[in-house]
Amino acid sequence: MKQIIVGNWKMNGLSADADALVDGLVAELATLTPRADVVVCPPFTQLARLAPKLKQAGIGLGAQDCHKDRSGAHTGDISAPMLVDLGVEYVILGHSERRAEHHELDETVREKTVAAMEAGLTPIVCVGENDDQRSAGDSQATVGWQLEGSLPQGFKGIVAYEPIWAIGTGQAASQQDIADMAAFIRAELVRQFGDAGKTIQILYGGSVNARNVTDILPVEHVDGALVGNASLKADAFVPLVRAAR
Ligand code: G2H
Repeated sequence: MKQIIVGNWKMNGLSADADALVDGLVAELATLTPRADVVVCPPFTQLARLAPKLKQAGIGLGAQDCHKDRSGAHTGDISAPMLVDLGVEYVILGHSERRAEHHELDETVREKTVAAMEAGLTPIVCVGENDDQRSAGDSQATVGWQLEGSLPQGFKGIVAYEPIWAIGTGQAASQQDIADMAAFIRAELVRQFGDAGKTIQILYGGSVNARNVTDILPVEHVDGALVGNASLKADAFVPLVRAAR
């Protein structure tokens, strides 16, 4: 399976910075052939302005959330069809920052995932345990429940394993921890979806950078990375793409 490197800009990127970052990425990625799939997920405010440039360069465009409904009285929200209307192809759903800050439950994530799939988007559904769950030895149980609760029947999309304790710390999970969890997630996906579960891409996210990426991407069942901090500078992000197969 071709790997995919997804940049999650989170709440970063005014117009001048966003343009400079994408210009840098387009120039550097043009020199890489063959190349892993690359997706960038800027904030909503930059999607329309960046869509043409990214499309021309063969870089995928993703958003960081969508509403479960197609339209209606939901002040401040953005629907999946609105994203498609802008040329968006992917959407990150259930990121731990949204689960924590916006009280999103597995059920919310599942409804949003259905909406994304119906609109023709590829959902990137995030799961991962927190520090307490890890210390209690409940990492796999937690992720198992999240997968069961967040992925709808007939799921077509990507799963990102992001241990909360590794996010934004500069310290990724160990190769062994990632290998164990990726194998567990693969088994769960096959249990939930049968043969289709074998081809669902599994990403690792949590402090991926140029130093640790070469330990992470070769791990069995890891089909790419979801990258936060290191996606905000072209010279930090491109080495991750270079390391992918
Ligand atoms: C995890 C990741 C991107 P970072 O949230 O989704 O961010 O690479 O900064 O840990």
